[in-house]
Amino acid sequence: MDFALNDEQEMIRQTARDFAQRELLPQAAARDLSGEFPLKELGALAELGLMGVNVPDAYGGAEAGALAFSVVMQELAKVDASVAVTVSVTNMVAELISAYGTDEQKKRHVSKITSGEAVCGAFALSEPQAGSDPSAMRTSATKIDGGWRIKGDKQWISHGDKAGVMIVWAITDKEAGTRGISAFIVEGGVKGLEVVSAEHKMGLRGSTTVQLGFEDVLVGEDAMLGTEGMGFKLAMAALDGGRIGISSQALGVATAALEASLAYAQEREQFGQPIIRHQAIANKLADMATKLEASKLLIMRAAWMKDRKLPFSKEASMAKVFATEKACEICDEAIQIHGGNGYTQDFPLERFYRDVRVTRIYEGTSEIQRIVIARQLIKEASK
Ligand code: COS
Repeated sequence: MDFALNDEQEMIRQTARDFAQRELLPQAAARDLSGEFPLKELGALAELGLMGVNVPDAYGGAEAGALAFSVVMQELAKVDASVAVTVSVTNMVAELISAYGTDEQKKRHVSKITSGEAVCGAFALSEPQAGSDPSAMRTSATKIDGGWRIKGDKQWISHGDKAGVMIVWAITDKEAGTRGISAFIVEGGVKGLEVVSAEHKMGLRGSTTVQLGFEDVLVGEDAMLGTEGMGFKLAMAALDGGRIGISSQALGVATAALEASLAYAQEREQFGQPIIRHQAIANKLADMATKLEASKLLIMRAAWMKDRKLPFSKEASMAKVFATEKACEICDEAIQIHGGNGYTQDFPLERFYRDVRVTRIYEGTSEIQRIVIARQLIKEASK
């Protein structure tokens, strides 16, 4: 067993870390307050190859694998989780088109994402009545001469108002259940696409989350990703990989919370000594570090399996449910260690606490991850 990163992964980590410290850190708190979308920063990340970490070089990606993607996410999220989520979803979209698109689709859309021209990529699966259960979607795509007409509403779409490329799921055969759902590549700004509303969120305020309306959006035959009826499986496969991204995001935020707490506990004095000398505080730090390390190992294993093209659905769900739940606990304890200071905007802890909460919800709630894990256990037991 080798727990070390290889030279390429280490180099990518360093690139992401330097960028995060130099370009993201100075304005991270200000973006949280103002809600400013990090347009310039995303462009710079594309220039560094970080909008397609696990995407072939031929389409502008870094071709560095899932583990490298995880460390990029950790480094970005340590500083600005809003930027990290945008990078995560964009990578997921670029990867999905790279894996299942035609040559033409890859040239046109993946290159647009990795070069930064698209700004970001969006994943338009959920709907008002179809969150944990995407099979309940109502958006439809009707066959017309030369293409498809898409009609419906999508909700909870991360940066759907900014994305130059998005994947949109729609029903193409009402009678066929999940096998009647297809995926389409839709370009931002297309006629009939409307941003209906934007959410006012507890955290991740430097990223947008919107409801989109598709009012007879026309796309060509060449917009379909994969084959007709394959969409649900594409979504599930993409989310398996996306869950490594979100667990890494949670790990990054929790790492920052632990680092801040460790520093604070050594500086802050009460009862005549640094509070780290009090066992109640030292024990908290020990538990936080242990939870973090266990999370990291689960995430690394899922990414390692993905890189080796092994089935990793269960492992990605285990990593997500564990890392995101532990990250929330760690951020909560970090505020406790900081006392009143942790509750103020003078310290980043309250931002970490708000930002990390959604990781237990998006790209599959903790409850959904447990369903995925349990179903896989049953399958394995019946073999
Ligand atoms: N990879 C590839 N295919 C998969 C898959 C995966 N990880 N998981 C399921 N499938 C396939 C199944 O094999 C099945 O194929 P067949 O039609 O050939 O049998 C098909 O997809 C339907 O699967 P299933 O019957 O298990 O679907 P369910 O409706 O029961 O849903 C869960 C399964 C709960 C796992 C799914 O609905 C889910 O992940 N929900 C959460 C969605 C989510 O994360 N939303 C957030 C969106 S982004 S904010």
